[in-house]
Amino acid sequence: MTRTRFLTVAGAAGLAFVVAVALLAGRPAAQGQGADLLSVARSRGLSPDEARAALETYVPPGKYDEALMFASGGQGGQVLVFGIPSMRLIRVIGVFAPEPWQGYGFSNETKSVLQGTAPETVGPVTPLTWGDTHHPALSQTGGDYDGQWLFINDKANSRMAVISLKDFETKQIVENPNSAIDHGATVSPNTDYVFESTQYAVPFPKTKYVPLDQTDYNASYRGVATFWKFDRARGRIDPARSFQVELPPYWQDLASFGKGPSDGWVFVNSFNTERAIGGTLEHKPPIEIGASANDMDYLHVINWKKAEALVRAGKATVVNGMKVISLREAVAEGVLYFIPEPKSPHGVDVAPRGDYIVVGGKLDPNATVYSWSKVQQLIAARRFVGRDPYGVPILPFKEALAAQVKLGLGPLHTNFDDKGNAYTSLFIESAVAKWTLGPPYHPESEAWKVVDKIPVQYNIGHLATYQGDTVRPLGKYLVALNKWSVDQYRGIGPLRPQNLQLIDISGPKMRMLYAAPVGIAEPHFAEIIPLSKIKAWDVYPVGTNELTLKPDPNAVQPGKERIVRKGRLVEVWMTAMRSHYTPDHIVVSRGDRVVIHITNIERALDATHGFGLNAYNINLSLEPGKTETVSFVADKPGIYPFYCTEFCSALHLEMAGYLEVKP
Ligand code: RUQ
Ligand code: CUA
Repeated sequence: MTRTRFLTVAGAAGLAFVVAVALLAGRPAAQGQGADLLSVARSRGLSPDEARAALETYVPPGKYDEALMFASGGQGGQVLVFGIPSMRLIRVIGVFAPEPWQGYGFSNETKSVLQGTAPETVGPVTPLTWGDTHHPALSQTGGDYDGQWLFINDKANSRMAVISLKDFETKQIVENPNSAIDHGATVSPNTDYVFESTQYAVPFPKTKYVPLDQTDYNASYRGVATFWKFDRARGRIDPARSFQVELPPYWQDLASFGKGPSDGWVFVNSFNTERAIGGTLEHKPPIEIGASANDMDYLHVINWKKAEALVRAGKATVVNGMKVISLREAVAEGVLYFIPEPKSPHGVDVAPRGDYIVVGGKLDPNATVYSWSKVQQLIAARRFVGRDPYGVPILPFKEALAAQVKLGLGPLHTNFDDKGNAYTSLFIESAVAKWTLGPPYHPESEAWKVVDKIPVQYNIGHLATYQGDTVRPLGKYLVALNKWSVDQYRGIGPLRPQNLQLIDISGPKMRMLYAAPVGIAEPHFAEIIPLSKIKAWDVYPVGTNELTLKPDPNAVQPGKERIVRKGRLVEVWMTAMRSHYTPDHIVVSRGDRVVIHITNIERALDATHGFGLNAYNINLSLEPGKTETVSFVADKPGIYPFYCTEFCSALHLEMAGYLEVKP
């Protein structure tokens, strides 16, 4: 059989089937293409299932992955972009740490973002060189990803970043003035707000010193729910139109916005409602024990539309420049309610239609599912079983429940598919459980049942299904973001990579397809979007400023390059194209302030040039069309070569120049 005929007859899936069947039957290799595949699979020691998975995930050179997964890069402070289903790492986006390949944190533009001095950035941002990225959130329209923006938090310093998906670069970082460590970044269904919750409570305001003892902690430490206003037209968070709701000093955690019937509300988990503050040397229990004493913590149910209206009505107080609805006001005005939730939970996830709220109990084997219509009725009827020490009304647990589904050990986080199923990661059990939602997703008789489970390697944190936290989940794939890889990779020393596993969820049984080790940082959370929704630029229009994405006033046309001296300021307007800089010889005197504006005037796809300057800690990445500025004081006399750090052409090594600093 010829190759063409075989493919026409069988198709790719059929091909896998033939291989699988032949392997299972142990028949001798037949003639032709199928036989070749069979012997390849055999020689590589692949089982029929493995051979099939290989065919299902392989993306040949020159073909595209069908979706992109945006994952946080944890301690690396960046965002990682993977292709689905190949699981290839396609792009890294520098966010909270300098990233030399992208020149991120070296040009004046990116330095101003990273250091928080950009005009659109709220300041002052502490000059930090790392961040702990946790929760990427794609912008949404009508509860569905729109492919325009990406937000990500820095847990370590309560910062939020804005990334444009036109060029996949970070445009803004804002620092939370009233929170130290955060968690739970997420966006509202139309991206009006980017939400951030405090994790570890600190004195409120945080600029005040209050001793860490139990009485002071209870009285003066607080969490905040932060609603960063996103201005789509400007593509920036607007701190002046952002606001916060003061919360008790429980440790708030992950959060999800309501949608559909629950639009206007946000749900936030908490743990350590015990208010443990540690202190083992004084014979108090360590935080770990103290914070896990209670069987129940509180799901925070926050009416953000009402809070927004209160802010408009002038009911907020300004604390460290941020409008804050006080805890007292929030209680009095019906902005904040609690529902008991078991036990030190992590993920809170709203079902696609906005009707159920799923909480992963972490120390409880159940997924706890609340019914939004019941919660609404309880709030309307003011059916409270009591109040917490801060006066927050508590709704009755049992009456708010839709179901509790026993999943296994350590349920953390839930995503959904297009068939009314939920998928929950089980950290302790190292597995993913698939289970059915209730009506209208499934009839009562089939509701709330575990229908499948698949082991993962090992200790899964979060998971992501295809558009799995939107109003329109697409099913098909699930990625398990595993924390431990243990025995999966060899010969690499004690620091083991994180292990992302791709699972096919299109059929009744989940099937393991592929594993991708991530050896640069720890992905915590991810979102998967079809590639067709991303409308990124291939090249910048010539002379584009990377922050504004508009013409840069310092862009220069070929032939108009120049060096201008004004007193101790030497300003250079330079172009870069294969394979030269114009000018390539710059003479300054010791102590001069040097400002170089470089425009890459290339139009060809991927014709990126670098600009690495010896001894001055400078490297830029100039993608085609981009204009960047770098400035420094030439404080070291001598001869300093600069060169193109991106292998761009046959004469790439010739793409160089000299900075001459006269003594
Ligand atoms: S978190 S797993 Cu932000 Cu769950 Cu890390
Ligand atoms: Cu330009 Cu190498």
